[in-house]
Amino acid sequence: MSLLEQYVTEAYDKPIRDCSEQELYNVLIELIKDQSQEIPNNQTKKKLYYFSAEFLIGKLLSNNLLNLGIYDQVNDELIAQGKNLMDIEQAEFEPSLGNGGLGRLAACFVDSIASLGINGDGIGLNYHFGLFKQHFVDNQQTSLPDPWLEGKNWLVKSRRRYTVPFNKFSLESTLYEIDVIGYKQETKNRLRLFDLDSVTPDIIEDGINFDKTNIKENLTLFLYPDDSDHAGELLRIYQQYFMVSNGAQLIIDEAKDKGSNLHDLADYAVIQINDTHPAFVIPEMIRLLGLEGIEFDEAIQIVQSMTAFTNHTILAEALEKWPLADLEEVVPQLVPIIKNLDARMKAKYPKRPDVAIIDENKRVHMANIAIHFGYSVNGVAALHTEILKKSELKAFYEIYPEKFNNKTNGITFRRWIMDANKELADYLDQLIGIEWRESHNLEALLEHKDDEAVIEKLRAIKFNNKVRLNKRLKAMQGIEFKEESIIDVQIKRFHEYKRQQMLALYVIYKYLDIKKGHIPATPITIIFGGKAAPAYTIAQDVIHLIINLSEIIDNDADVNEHLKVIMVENYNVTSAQYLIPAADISEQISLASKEASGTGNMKFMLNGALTIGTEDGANVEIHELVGDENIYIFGKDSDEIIEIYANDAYDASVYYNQAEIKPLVDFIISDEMLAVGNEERLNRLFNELVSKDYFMTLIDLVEFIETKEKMYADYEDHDAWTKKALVNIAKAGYFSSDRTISDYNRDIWHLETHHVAMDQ
Ligand code: GL4
Repeated sequence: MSLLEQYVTEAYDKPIRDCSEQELYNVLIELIKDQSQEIPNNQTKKKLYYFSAEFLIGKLLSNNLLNLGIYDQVNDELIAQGKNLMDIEQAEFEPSLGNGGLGRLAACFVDSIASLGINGDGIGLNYHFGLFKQHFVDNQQTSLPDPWLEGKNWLVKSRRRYTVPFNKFSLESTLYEIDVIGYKQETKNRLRLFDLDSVTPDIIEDGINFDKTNIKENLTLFLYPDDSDHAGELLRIYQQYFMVSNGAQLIIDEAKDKGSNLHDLADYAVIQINDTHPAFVIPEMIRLLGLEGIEFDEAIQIVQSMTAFTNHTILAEALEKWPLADLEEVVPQLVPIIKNLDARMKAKYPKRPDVAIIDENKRVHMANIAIHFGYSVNGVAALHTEILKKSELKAFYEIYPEKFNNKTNGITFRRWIMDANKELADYLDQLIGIEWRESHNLEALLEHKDDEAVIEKLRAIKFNNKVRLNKRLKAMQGIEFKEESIIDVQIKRFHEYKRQQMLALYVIYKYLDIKKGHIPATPITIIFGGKAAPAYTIAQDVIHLIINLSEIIDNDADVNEHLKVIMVENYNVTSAQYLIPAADISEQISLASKEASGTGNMKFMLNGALTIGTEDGANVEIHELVGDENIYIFGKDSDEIIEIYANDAYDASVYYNQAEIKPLVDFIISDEMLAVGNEERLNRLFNELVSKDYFMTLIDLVEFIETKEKMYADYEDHDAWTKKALVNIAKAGYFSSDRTISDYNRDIWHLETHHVAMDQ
């Protein structure tokens, strides 16, 4: 009897073929948990603690089977019994413990850290409800809670408990852990998520609203509750402190267990702060070391030598500044420490208010704590790091040039090709051998560039992935597209700087053009996916516009044979795994300078989609790797945009009044649109675009339309197109998160690895 049969027999006393998908899921999760229990934790002396408010891990069933090295064996056995893993994985609830790129990056990183044999755990919170579920009603986004814990899940309760002191009460934590099994590794790491036993869904009022003041019952209830009011702001401070205090106590305990006297704590632990959310770990660790009898000056020095910070955005809204009064209300014990750190910096840099920790409005700048009192500051793509040095963090770069470094983001190849695109992965094995599965070097593929059979096979795989996507969309939303169509995809959070509204204006252009009788040679399917923050009205207006467009086009017999627009509902990691392998075109069209890196761009490239993009974030590096002929770059570059902002020189109305642009924008408030849409939303969006348009949608629109037309025309030469796709796949190795993590380790963490570093 196979292991799987033993588990199935014990649980349900029937053969595999008679089990439901749900039953097989229940069995497999237990089997995997038991297998991973057998793998010892990584025990090397020094350990990384990756602090992050978000870990957007996605489903883990396939990923864990793959990393355990038993995926094929289990799948073959299931197939022989008329079952398959893809169907079984439907039973898993996706843990959506993150918003988007930042949280997904943390998930790729823990996978790579484990797969490189580095001792490193993720530290975060166990939100009972992940990111809200998006549901469309009347062509508009509504938000529902996502109760991911209702399914059988991967959490294992630990015996560790800590007490976290707040102003008016203390809270005792419970720690849940998820094993992070590296790819074919002998040791494992853990994702450690702190929680509270007293948290309860009973305080949810309706939808995703709840009593924000009842901290004992709500602290870990939701991922990132809305902080647009004061109670929400306080709750985020409660969450952040709860996360870092637990994490810091854990670090001290584990170091002591290994023999640390705490004076040497930096020999046992290194902390990476993922954006500003965990930056309170610095004053908290100083406080805890004080309680352990270490002098203040020495405590600062210890913490500084073991803490590094990653910045993920130049958008001011994301660089947190908490009112000192809030900290006095929530965590008064941190206030004297933060004031002391602030006083030291003011004494040292008396003429530099721009590097102060506490500003003249008595706000505490989280990034400034992390930069002064950490030893490394990194951006997440080459261009982003340069912008930090030149503008956003210029003052700090002048003081601490040695702290600044770049770590271009990456993606885990285990999930984003081996799991998401098995057919391509298996074909690569045949073509270039299996070494790429560890090295992630795919350059050998270039030798096959002129081989027609290879080009044909790559096209066939792309087609199969379109069929797979179509089935899923049909099952989820009752939508079908033409499988022979060109698939053009923009999936990411909705934000004005990402400019989904620019692609929507292109859709209008194409719709009107087809109405004029210009029929595309190949049908076009344009797919959007993403959520808008519930408090971000304009972003929701853009979603509304897109759903209206898809309705108008579907109902227009002149157009619907040639153009289809789809707005995917509740876009998440799982749907990305279907969408990306099916895409021909990857839309990376942010206003230059605003997208710190992007990581979806890398996933598309790896799966053979061609990028249309601005010179922004990691697009710049993709461009350098693949060369001009294998990418479609358009629009103003970041220097130009930064200059325009500096001179306040963008006037939306000037662009709006151009003959090519005006009819497209006017269509937003046309009778046709108002017949299907909500007048208030459409008017608001129209007014925004013609009068303000802070993220300069219209500045690149004409060039965008030209570039898209060129791209669709190029697609008609299928061989030439697929050759470009091949080059993209072949050059994607640089964007493996194993490379990124090797870089972090080489330059920042200096930990032992059990894995031979890649030579790329
Ligand atoms: C982000 C950036 O916007 C995104 O470009 C980047 O890829 C990601 C990971 O570094 O971090 N910053 C924030 S905030 N959210 C993101 O997704």
